[in-house]
Amino acid sequence: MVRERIFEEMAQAVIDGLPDKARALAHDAIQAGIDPLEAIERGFKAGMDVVGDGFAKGELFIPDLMMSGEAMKAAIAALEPELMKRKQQRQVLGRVVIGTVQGDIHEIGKTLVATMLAASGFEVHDLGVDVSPQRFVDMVRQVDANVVGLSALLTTTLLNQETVILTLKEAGLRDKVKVIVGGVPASPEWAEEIGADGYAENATEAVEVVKRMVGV
Ligand code: B12
Repeated sequence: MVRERIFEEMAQAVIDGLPDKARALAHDAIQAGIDPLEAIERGFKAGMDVVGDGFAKGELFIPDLMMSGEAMKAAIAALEPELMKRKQQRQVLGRVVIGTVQGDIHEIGKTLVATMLAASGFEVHDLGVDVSPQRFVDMVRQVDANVVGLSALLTTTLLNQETVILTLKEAGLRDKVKVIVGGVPASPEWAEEIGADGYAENATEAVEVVKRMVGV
């Protein structure tokens, strides 16, 4: 019961775009022994989805999205040490290069996936947002990556996931690295269509799929 109240307050803090409130609630959750990932999924992200719907209906605007994004980021940053602590592993399971594709600056989901992979024992190289296909390829080569993760939140930038795959092929690296795609407009069907090796709907699933890709 108390947990449900906390989740509701978390969602509301994101809807209202209040980073300090979101941060405080994240700390409360840790104190209350709530799983940090559950806090993100059932609390903060639920608020983000409400904001996204409001924006789609024309009831909310870019500044609203930005404030909510800041609240969500503050919450995740506050929960990150706990996420890392809970999942800590000694052995490196594999090397992952991750980023949001060119033309797209949505970073929150990608960063959450990167955090969860790092917490699960992967060496993660996060290239950030608006990443060109060439930068992905250069980093895959530089760190000899096992997996590359491509995030896209816009239907227009989704196509750039395919461009990265084609650029990897041109560079002769496609057989050496697995590709996982994600983000709201992506889907298992899309992954198959563009020749990716996998898709995951959220950060927990991403860890499972990437583990399978490297055979652990
Ligand atoms: C916050 C937000 C913003 C913020 C981003 C802030 C930031 N620092 O990231 C700002 C204000 C910058 C923004 C800008 C825009 N946005 Co915006 N935004 C959102 C919003 C509300 C939430 C996204 C979010 O952070 N969700 C929370 C995280 C945790 O979830 P997630 O991103 O989905 O990630 C999870 C999964 O998708 C998955 N995942 C994500 N990445 C990856 C990668 C891999 C490898 C894997 C396996 C999994 C995975 O796992 C994650 C964790 O569970 C969404 C609506 C929504 N409900 O998604 C719209 C939304 C994505 N935005 C939208 C739009 C239109 C825009 C703009 C074009 C608006 C404009 N006219 O300028 C610009 C685009 C700017 C650009 N070039 O990128 C539309 C996209 C519509 C479409 N079909 O293309 C949406 C869907 C809103 C809507 N309903 O209309 N936005």
